[in-house]
Amino acid sequence: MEIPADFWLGAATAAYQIEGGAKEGGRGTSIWDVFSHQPGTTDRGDTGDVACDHYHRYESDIALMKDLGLDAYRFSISWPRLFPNGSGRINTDGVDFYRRILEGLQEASIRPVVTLYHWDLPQKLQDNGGWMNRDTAFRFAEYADAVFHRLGESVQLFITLNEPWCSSVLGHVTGEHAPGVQDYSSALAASHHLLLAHGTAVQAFRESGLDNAKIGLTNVLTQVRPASQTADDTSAAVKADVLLNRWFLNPVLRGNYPDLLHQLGIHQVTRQGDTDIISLPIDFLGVNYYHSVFVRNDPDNPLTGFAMFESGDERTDMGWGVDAKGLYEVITRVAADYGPLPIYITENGAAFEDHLNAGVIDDPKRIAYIRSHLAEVLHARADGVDVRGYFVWSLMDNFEWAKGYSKRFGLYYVDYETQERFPKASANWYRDVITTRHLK
Ligand code: IFM
Repeated sequence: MEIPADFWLGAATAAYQIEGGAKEGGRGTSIWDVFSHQPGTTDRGDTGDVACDHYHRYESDIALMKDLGLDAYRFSISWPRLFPNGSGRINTDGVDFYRRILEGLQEASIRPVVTLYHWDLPQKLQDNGGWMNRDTAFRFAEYADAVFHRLGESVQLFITLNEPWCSSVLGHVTGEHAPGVQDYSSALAASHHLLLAHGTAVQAFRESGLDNAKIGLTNVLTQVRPASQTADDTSAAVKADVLLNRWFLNPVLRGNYPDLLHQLGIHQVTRQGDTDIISLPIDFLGVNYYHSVFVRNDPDNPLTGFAMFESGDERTDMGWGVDAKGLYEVITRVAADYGPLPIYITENGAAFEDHLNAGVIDDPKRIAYIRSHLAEVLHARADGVDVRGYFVWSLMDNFEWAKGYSKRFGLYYVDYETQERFPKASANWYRDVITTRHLK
């Protein structure tokens, strides 16, 4: 399968998951610093204090990207590294750190794709209610504006938020992510303020006059299928699709929340004019895809009224089913329902157990996963979906949030004792795909 020359092949990371240097260079504290230091929140008590030490090793990490031949690299900026208190005085050491990364990428001819928010909210803002407080959306716009003005010149794509579904649901319903709140009406408020933050950042971007870059939002999308064709299961699947996908697609791309969100009470936090801001036109949609689910009606589930099951026979180390076809389906569905709209697959990849044997890591399951999913993306493109790039999650093993360092998603294996990086077989395979622009 040939890969078109203008289709970007990249890899992705996020600040808290790789940087470390948590107390260096004037960085402030984020909600993940506080959360991960609370006993019982992460596997083995792991934290991102050191992570992959990318803060000190970014130059050699860019050399790894160059060696892979990446067309583009997606990374996130740590908000508390730029604004230790969330707003107010900007930390110029933080700006300089990201400027050096952007310069390094430019020298390596790798296009920078920058996520503004990948879950590391400054703790000072959390102390005032975090995303549950409407004011946070406007602090985000100030932070975004500072990034556009100080770093925007060499960035190709800006992503406002990564997976607001996770910040809302995992952070405020289940509490398995920072800030660890377990309250469903707080989650509704957080979700709306996150989307408002997205919209105000888009507004700031348009006003910044940057014309070299484009701006969009990244949602994690999960293909949903009914467990049977009964009316109960099909309507449960429609409901699950709203709660997993359309909650964060409709307001941005259609300017209104699905009815179910109104029934749940979203109007209690929305103000007149909000959806106009949230739905300001974006240049592209980022899609993160990992798995799909079957949905069955389940009246015993008091919160949702349905139960979800993984699709496919094979499971990744996260317990997620492998379903490459689901990626084809999800992006063709988004293109049909919300398009025309350029799409980038801003994350896709798999955690599997890796074993380092004399410097060699054989990871055939990861290669098979990436190959099958990338093939479906190219298939969708051939069928007319305007999909323009694919980013493997992740460039290297890193801090997998509540799972700590126990799950490895990387193309590069990280030995956390020595911080040495080793290319897995999947890295060598991906390099070959990029070099030949051919998917075997
Ligand atoms: O590691 C995460 C990433 O931060 C966001 N998307 C999903 C990945 C795997 O869980």
